[in-house]
Amino acid sequence: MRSILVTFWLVIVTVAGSAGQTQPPVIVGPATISAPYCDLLQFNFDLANPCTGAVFSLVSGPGAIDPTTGLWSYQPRMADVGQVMAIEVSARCPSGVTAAATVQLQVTNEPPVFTSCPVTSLTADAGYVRTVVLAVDDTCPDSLRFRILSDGGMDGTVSVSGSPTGVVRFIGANSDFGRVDIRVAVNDGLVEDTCSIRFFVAPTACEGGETGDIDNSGNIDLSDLLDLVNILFYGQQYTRSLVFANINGDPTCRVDISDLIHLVNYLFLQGPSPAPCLQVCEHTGTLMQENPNVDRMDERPGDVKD
Ligand SMILES: [Ca+2]
Ligand SMILES: [Ca+2]
Ligand SMILES: [Ca+2]
Repeated sequence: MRSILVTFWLVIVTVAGSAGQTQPPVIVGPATISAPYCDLLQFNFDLANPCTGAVFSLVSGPGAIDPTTGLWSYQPRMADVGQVMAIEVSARCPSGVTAAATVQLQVTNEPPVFTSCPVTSLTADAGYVRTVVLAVDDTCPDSLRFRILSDGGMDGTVSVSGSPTGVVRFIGANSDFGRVDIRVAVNDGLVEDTCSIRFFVAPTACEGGETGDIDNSGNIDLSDLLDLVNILFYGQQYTRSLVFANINGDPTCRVDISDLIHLVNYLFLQGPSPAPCLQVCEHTGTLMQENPNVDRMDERPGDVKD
C-alpha cells in the first residue's frame, strides 16, 4: 500500500474572548491534494502558533484524525474518483482558542494502458492454438477485465482471459486463410484501453494433399509405395508433413511399417483406403526409419509448434 504524507500549517483563528493569543494567523500548505485512489492519504496537521494540549477533531469529510498528533488518514475508494470532496479540521487550545482549516481532495484513477500493443505479425496455422500475452500498466492494482471487441469475422475461435495480464487464445480455421484482425479491450472498472492483434492464418497440411500420396503426385499408386519403402528402409529423406504418411491413421502419429502394410493392402488386396488426414499429426508425428546401413531404429520427432 502506498501512502502520501503531507504536512501543512493550520490557521489559528482567534475567537472572541480568547485573550492571550497575540500572533497573527499564518497558512502554510496546499489547499488541494490530488492522488490516485489506491494511495493511503495522510495529512499531518500542525499549529503555526502552538499551544500545549491542543485537541484536533474532524468537523466534516472522510477519514479520521488523531486528536493528539493531528495526523489525518483516509484510504480512498474507486467510487471517490471524480467526486468533489473536502475535509474540515479544527483544533482547540485549553484556553478556548480554536482554529479551523479546509482541504479539497481530488481522487484520481490511473487508466489501464496496453504496453505490448499492437501486435502485427503473428502467423497461426489453422487448427492450432496461438496464445498472445498482453501486458497492461495500471498504477493502481485494479482487477482488470479483458474482452474481445472484434474477432474480425473469423470462422475459428478467439478468447481472452486473465488478470493483470491478458492471454489471447486464437484458433484459426482453414477458411480464415489470410489476415485476421482482432481487437481486445481492457477495463479497470472506469476506463478502457484497446489493443489490435493481426494474425496471418496459414492452411494446415491437410488442406494440401491426401493421406497416402507420399510423393504429392495427386494420386495414390505404386510410386507412393516405393517411396515409403525407401523412406522407411533405405534412409530416403521425407520432406512433406507426416500427416500424409500416417496411412493407418493411428492417433500417436507414428509413421512406420504398419503404414506400409496398410498401403500394400489398399493397393493390391482391396484393403481399406488410407485413413483421413489427422491434422494433429502435422506437428506431432514421428517417423520410425529402419535403416539397414546403420542397423538401428531412427526416430525423427515432428515439428512442434504452439
Ligand atoms: Ca486504474
Ligand atoms: Ca502419389
Ligand atoms: Ca501410422
